[in-house]
Amino acid sequence: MVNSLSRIRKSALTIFLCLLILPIIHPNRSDAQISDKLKYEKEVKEEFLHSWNNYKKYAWGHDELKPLSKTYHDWYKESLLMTPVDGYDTMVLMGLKAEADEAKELILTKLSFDKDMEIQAFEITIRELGGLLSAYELSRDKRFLNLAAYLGNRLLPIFNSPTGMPYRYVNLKTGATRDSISNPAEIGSLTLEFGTLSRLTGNPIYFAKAKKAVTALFNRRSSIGLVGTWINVNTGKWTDRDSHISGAIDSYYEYLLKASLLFNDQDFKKMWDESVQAVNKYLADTVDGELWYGHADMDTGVVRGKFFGALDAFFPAELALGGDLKRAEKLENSCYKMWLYYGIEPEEINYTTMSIDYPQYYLRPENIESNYYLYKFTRQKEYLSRAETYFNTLVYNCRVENGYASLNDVRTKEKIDEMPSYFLAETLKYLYLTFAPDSVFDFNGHIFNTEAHPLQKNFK
Ligand code: DMJ
Repeated sequence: MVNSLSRIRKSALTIFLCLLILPIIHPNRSDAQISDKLKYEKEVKEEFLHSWNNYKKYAWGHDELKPLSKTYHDWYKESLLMTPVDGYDTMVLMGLKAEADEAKELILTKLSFDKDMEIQAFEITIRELGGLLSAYELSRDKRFLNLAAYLGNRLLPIFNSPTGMPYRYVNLKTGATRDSISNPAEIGSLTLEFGTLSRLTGNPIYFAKAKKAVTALFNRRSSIGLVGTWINVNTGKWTDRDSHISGAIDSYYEYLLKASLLFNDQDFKKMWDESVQAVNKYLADTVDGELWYGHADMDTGVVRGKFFGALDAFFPAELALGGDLKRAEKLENSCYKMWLYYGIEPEEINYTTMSIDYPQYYLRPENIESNYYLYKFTRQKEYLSRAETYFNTLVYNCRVENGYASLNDVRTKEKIDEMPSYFLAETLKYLYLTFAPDSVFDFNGHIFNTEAHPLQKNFK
């Protein structure tokens, strides 16, 4: 009896000790996740270095690396250092001090906007103005802000149209503008950068012009609250009435929401609230229980196409940021399916058949970006493990000896000789931030512009 009692006590003690020790011997899923996070954080940084070092070797001082021919591409007749300006804040966030310092030195000694050169206002705003503003906020080096203000002044002539909506191109020296047929993305995605420039310089003109432009566009929405794809900024008349959330419209919606949050602006909030309601009513489409967003006529809401693509995949991030997590998660599931279907996402599919309309993959970030937002808002491990898949498939399909290459066809994996600057600004940044500890970046204190340049809500 005494023996059996002591046996029971002994085995109880053994079980108790096992319970204490077990978690150490067999780490549970969340411990495993932490070590995976560290591993992936490190690996993403290494892939960033692989891209940057090859840019340095073959494209130094130019806009972008051509990773297959080992040479460079400049957008215009002279370089605007697109890759260093786009990549600088990613280096700072990744703690790559030496690389950030060399990029900074290059930008501050070589970048000039005093050029007799015509540029596309939207692209230069989101990449260069956005990059310089975040560089200033992160480094507090006034020279970045001076460059940004100089560029902002050179861009101002775009707003001199009868409606206040911007022309697409401007000559940086002469101020001559061209292209009056523009689209909501190019018209409406200037407010975060111009508004931040106003905040940081104390000159209200930039924000006033950009806000007037987007308001003029919003006021031309149809009676059911949708916008079309192309509009004449001289006459204010639509020239293409196809409505969707894809390229040419996408970041118009993104900036309505983000401007309301960055500047605590109720006008933008009203515009976002009304717009997202119409988008959810007329463009959202459920197929076999999956949520997608298609194309419709802006006046009638009648469906015009069941297409969705790599650019549309930005929308779960906006839905999440706007507080509609349920819809965001549903749409993110569809985006993830689109990514996996061919091993990596194509530019556009027909979501009813999953057949491909445009087979390219341009190293785009949007799918990965939305996954990052959903991870931040839900903390569900599923999004971490999806981020691992995004990263592994990206490395497997697009890594080449001298950088990363876009794909001409996601089925054959045939490559294109291009590594867009947003690959360093966005794709790798969102992957890195998904795996990095919260302490690396204050998610709630910033708003990302559409090129993933973080702008502080309360910069002091
Ligand atoms: C980037 O320049 C921006 O994210 C823009 O809003 C859309 N296109 C590319 C990335 O795909």
